[in-house]
Amino acid sequence: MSYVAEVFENLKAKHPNEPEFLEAAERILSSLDPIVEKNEDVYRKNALLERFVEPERIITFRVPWTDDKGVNHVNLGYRVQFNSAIGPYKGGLRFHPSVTQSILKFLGMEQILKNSLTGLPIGGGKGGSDFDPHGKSDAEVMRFCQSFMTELFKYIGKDTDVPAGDIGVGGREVGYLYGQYKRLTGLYEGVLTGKGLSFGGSLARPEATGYGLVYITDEMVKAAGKTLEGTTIAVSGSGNVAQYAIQKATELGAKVVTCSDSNGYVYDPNGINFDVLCQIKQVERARISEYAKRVPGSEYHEGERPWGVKCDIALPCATQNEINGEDAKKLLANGCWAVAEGANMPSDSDAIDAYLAAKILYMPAKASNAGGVAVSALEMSQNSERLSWTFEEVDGKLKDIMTNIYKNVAAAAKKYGYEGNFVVGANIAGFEKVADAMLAQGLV
Ligand code: NDP
Ligand code: 2IT
Repeated sequence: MSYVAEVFENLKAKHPNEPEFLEAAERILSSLDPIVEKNEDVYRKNALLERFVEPERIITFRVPWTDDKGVNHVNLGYRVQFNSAIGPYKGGLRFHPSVTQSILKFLGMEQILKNSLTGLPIGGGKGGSDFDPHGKSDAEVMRFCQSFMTELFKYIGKDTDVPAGDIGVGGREVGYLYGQYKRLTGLYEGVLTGKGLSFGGSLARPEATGYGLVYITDEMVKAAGKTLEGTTIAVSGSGNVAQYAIQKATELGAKVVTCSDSNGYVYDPNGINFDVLCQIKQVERARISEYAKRVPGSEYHEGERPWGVKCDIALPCATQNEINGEDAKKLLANGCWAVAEGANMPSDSDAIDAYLAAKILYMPAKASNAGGVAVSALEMSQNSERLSWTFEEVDGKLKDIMTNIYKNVAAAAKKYGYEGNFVVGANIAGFEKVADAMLAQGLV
């Protein structure tokens, strides 16, 4: 059995109840085969892969809170501190009823390699809760965030672990979490990113994941001799990542014809109107079905995902495993020739196999959505030097980072004999630096 297969079999035996984590680990490990084969003796001697697949630690805690009617609730809270070889743990907090240790471990493992790809000094972590912010009042969300931070603050800090947003955690939640951290510790420090501009946030952080996704898609498309201008794009999701992907793609001359939430999707043949979308999602926190009521010519499809719509490019920006093998077949049959992932692990294994077999352009999440965490790292730099950079400065750095990620991923794929396979390229390019740092730091 190969070293990679051995480590994965062991992992399966140890964590049989963590399907999402095992899925991510299997995909990552199997695409590391080419680099592991070259370095097998050193890696084995140092138990490198055995260490890479286990988090340094996982913190779990209960989060008690009281709703507006005075009823008490208890949710679960987590922080997975996965790997600090190349920097302090860094990664978002997700508040969604589907959150489990398995999901946060899969996200944490992806985060290690993603953060490495940014070229910035940040390790990998992820956290969150099975709390559902939908339909909760501001006061309820605040009480929940305060209770969550009352436990989490013991384990984080600007040089140890720096959380941020993810699904269900945006500017409002980061604000409440930051306020409670400051109250408990007395420290005014960059312990969270995605903060408001008035208390240390970075310009362009809200835009960063969506813009970065479009910048790297543009690079990939140009390298293939094509252009974004004039293309039709299908986006899923309508949250932070989807909104700014739609804005930037439209600005670059593409037409984005769909977006969605967990209830259904909207099709707008004239191109999704960014202002209407933001009014519905950022201001009113309403359902996406509202869009079709307000924009003439658009349609709402309850209970469906957008993958049956004719498009050139698909940008999934909602959640994991939202494109299965059947969805991928539909996309391909309708002429889709590029997929770049805004969400984490949105394509399941069958979908990825279908893209690779059809040889379409496919950029996996850890490369294509790295713009968010990259600008988070720039927010950390600004907080450390107690300065704020201009929007243009941050956006310019984001563009350079995404261009470099594209180049490094494409080069790694080619170097290991998998030209054009950005799955192999992204995993290996991300892993090289982490492996090097882990080996240099000894058996820790
Ligand atoms: P938001 O909470 O802002 O938006 C999430 C969107 O996805 C909503 O439209 C939501 O719909 C939809 N969604 C969430 N869960 C599901 C589900 N189970 N089924 C269908 N739709 C769902 O989150 P973000 O935009 O920040 O995150 C979207 C994705 O991007 C996630 O995979 C996240 O991990 C990833 N990501 C985010 C980054 C960031 O900087 N924010 C950085 C890199 C990756 P509804 O409201 O109905 O739940
Ligand atoms: O998945 C991700 O990269 C994020 N949710 C952003 C993490 C961060 O620390 O900005």
